[in-house]
Amino acid sequence: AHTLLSSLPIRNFARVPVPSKVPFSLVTPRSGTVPFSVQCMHPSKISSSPEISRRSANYQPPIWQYDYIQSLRSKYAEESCTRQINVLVEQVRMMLHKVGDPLEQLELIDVLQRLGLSYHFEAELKRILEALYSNDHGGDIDTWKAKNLYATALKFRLLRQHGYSVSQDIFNSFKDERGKFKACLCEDTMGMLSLYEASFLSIEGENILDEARDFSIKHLEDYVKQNKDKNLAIIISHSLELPLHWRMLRSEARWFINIYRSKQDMNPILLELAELDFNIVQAAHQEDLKQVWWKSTGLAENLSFARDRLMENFLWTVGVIFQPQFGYCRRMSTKVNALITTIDDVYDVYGTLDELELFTDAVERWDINAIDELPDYMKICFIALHNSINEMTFDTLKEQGFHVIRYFKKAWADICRSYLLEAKWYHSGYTLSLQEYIENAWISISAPTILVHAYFFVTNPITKEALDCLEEYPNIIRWSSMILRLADDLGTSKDELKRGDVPKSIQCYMNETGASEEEAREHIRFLISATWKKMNEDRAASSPFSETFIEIALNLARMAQCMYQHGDGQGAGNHETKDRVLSLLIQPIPPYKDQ
Ligand code: 0FV
Ligand code: MN
Ligand code: MN
Ligand code: MN
Ligand code: MN
Repeated sequence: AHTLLSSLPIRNFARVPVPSKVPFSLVTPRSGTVPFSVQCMHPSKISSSPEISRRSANYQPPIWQYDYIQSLRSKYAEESCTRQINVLVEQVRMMLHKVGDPLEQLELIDVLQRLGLSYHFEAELKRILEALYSNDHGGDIDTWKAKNLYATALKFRLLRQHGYSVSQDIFNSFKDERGKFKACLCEDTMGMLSLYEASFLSIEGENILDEARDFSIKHLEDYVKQNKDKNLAIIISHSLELPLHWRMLRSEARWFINIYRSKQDMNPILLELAELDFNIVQAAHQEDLKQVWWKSTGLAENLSFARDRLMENFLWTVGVIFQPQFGYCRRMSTKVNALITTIDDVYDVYGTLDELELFTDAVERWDINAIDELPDYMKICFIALHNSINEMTFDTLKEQGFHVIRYFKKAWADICRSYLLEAKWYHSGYTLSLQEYIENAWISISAPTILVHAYFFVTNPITKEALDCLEEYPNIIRWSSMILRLADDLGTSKDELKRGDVPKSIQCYMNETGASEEEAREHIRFLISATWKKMNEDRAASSPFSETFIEIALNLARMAQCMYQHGDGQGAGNHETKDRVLSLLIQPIPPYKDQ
């Protein structure tokens, strides 16, 4: 497992034994695949020869119609809300200045983060954490720390999260002579929960934190079974399902605001601010969404075999960066996502191998003249891609005087080549090793493409150093991509194999080791966890990237785990994604004080 992760080389296509062209007649239909004829999927628009048999993913039409999206209005977009929130923000700022007890400081920071409010107080948070950190290292020993597991673990988690280096050894004081965590600790449920959450900030090889995770999971699971305090059991189950460090921020904020309402030590000002802020941010997101160009491309109508998922594509961008000032990034990233999902379906579902070769070639050349040879549906697709990306290039040139087309072009050529390779593998029935699959699949999942674009959408000024690094796909991008790929495979590979696709990570592992599907899934979850450790390490390393960009990379991985938590949240239109769209993007939180 570790060799798989230790080096993700830039994939080398030349090395992989694939016949460059497979005559269509050699393709054996996979079990469960019904070859659709062109006519039964497409009434008229596309002029391909009718004898070509194409697969279908049977994707359903979008749940969220264009007119509905355009009709979204929120009263929280009004000026009066901005005035009201500014007052509350200042009140909380005062609170942050007044609080002096270290544990109270930590708890306030934690609550602000969970309520989705910390972005208002970055300077204050930095100041407090800096002081807590340097007190420790100046030899001024906090007496509460040595005894209190809850506080120690909370401090450890918050400091690491903010990039401070804190040794795992601070947990040694909770171990007995035999080096095991003391049995009496399991009475301390809040301590266990705090230790559990802290353990996810670990890097590779931190055995104390690995033990801490196993130890706390065991006791937390016991606690849930005992069913003592129902509210606490709900909180613990939520954590066990996915730790805080892996969770999509907006969805966590929405959830935690509800929990916070019924907490005994709830602070009404914090609650009021959290609700208002959530609703104001949501109103800003609705405005971004309404402005996204997509309908005018006609891609949804002309490529009706592909997923038409504007809302879901937008939701990804909210997961990746939610702060209101990054609307440009959300709008542009939604376009990128929509293009990716469409083109992925061209390669995975609809296109013939010959067509895919032509399309890949056109993207590599990035030349509008290349479209003459393409079938009509690909002409539309290529021009939509070409126009959109060139427009983004123009924005960057206009705003910053930087000509960045080569970075965009490379990202699209890389992803299309990786798509093509998968198509060749599929059509030749080639059996892959997991390693071989991964070397290509971290690119074909599209995270490198998404992140390279996102860099330009949030960075000003762009630096030469960062550009050089970006071209090689730095580790932070690779780990994020790995997690997205593995989470996607957990959620989508069942349907993909049914309709006909390359074996995904789960199947490669099964083929290679003889493992059962459940064992293979367990292994993939283990790989996700191992990749997070690498991500934790690399996000703290020095790099030419801003904190904002690094957070985007982390958030993309978080969003993947959220989207694929209950199967294919992106393509299938399942009720979990529908509920998530409703609660995050459509429905404001009804204010508590009005109830
Ligand atoms: C593609 O799904 C898909 F929806 C992705 C890659 C989600 C993240 C990307 C965007 C928001 C654009 P699919 O499972 O078909 O991807 P693969 O690579 O498995 O074909
Ligand atoms: Mn694909
Ligand atoms: Mn696909
Ligand atoms: Mn495929
Ligand atoms: Mn997939």
